[in-house]
Order: sequence, then C-alpha cells, then structure tokens
Amino acid sequence: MQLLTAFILFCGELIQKPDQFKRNSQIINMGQIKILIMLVVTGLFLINASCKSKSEKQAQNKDIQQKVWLEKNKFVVIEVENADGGYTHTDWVLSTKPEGWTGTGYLIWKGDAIQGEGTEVLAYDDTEDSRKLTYHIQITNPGAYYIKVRNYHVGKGSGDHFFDGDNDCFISVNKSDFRKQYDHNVREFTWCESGNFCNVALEAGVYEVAIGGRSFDFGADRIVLFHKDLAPEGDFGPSPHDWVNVYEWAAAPESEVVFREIE
Ligand SMILES: [Ca+2]
Repeated sequence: MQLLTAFILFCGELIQKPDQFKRNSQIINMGQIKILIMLVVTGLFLINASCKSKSEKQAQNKDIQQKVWLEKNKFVVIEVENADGGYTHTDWVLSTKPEGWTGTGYLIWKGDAIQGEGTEVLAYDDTEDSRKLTYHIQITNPGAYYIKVRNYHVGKGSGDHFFDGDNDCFISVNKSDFRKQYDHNVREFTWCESGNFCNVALEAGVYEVAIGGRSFDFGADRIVLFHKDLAPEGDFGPSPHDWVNVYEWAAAPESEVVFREIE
C-alpha cells in the first residue's frame, strides 16, 4: 500500500509539473505518459485488492480451523493452557507460580464454585462457556480411555477434609455430562488420583474433551487420556508420585497437534 501511495504522489507531481519533465526529455509524449500512468495505477489497485482478498481468506480459514491433538501409542497428552480458542474468554487464569508445571504454565479456576451434595454431575448444555476449556483429540486405537488431570492446589478445606476445598474440576468427553475429577495431594503438581472411574469408550475418530471449572483455585496443568491397556487392573496401586516411573503417558511431552477444518 505504501508503494502504491508513493507512486500516486509521483504521478500527481508529473501531471501537475509536465514542463519540468519535458526539460529532461524532449521526446516524451505527455498523452502517452498519462495513459501509461493510468494502466500502472489500475494494475497496482488490482494487485492490492488481490492481496487483501488473500489475507481475508487466510483469516477466515483460521476461524474455521481447530486444533486436534493426535493419540499415538494409545495415549494423548494436552497442555491445558493450549485450549482451542484460548482461555481469555473464561474465568480460568494463567499462572506460572509455583514452578513444576509443564508447557507454558497452568490455568487456575477463578470463577464461581460448584460444590456440595448433588453437584458431582453437570449437564453439558447447562455449563457456561466462561467455565469451559475445550480441546479435540483424534483416536486411532479404539477402546476404553481413562482421563486424568495433572493439577496443583494448596488445600483449602478444614478438619478431616483439609485437602477438599480446592481439589477438583469437571471433565467431559464428546459433550457428555461434566463429571467431577479430584485430587488429594496438596502443594504439588500431581495427576488426579481419583481412580479409574472416569473413563469412556472411544472408536477411532475425533472427539471433544472439555474441562469445567468446579472448585475455586483449582489449578489444571495437563490432561491425559490413555487406553485401558496402559492402566493397571482395578484402581491405581502406586501413588501418583510414582506414575512418572511406571506409565509412559505420565512423563511424555505434549502430543502432536494438527489443524483441520471444522465440519
Ligand atoms: Ca501446562
């Protein structure tokens, strides 16, 4: 655009001061010059319009594409802060303190809490967008997948439940009802120890995974979905502190991401 503006100014000066240019070249035909200028200006306008159209298309494509994390070797790992569409429209807030997170930080729920009897399940459609973080995963190895959240919380309960005030969030897969997922390890980054009850049967394909804010100040660092073949029978035997030594998914880097057009 700057090039076009400079050229138009030059042409304007040439038209307004033809004598100055005539002195430099007696053979210039001013009529021919004006036609040439009109052709060049028209061409530059067309080029500029074409570039603008291309950039607009690129912006539109970005809006209709979504991130997809790829399951490989029967697990998929997601950094919570890399939510598709971001998190700034939600009440999740990025934090980098204390250290121990992976990726670029972790997100802390600063919105309204949903706690108490009868609040373990939340209907997907009743959950506000400001509470949700969404991701898409592509499964190639079908089967039952277990879900864990690597998290941090300081423990804001009291009495026998000193760990229970800020220790949970909601999880949904494929827009199912949100279900509570909890952890009892305070002041350290560990995977949720809420057993194997949170699992879902998945065929090969693309699915949405979502986290919903539940208890105030719960921090979510990573999500993992792993195939039942990578889980022990029944509940977990070793404590979450030992999982990084036992399970490949517990210490793996974030899974590969591809982009696809929204169907
Ligand atoms: Ca993270």
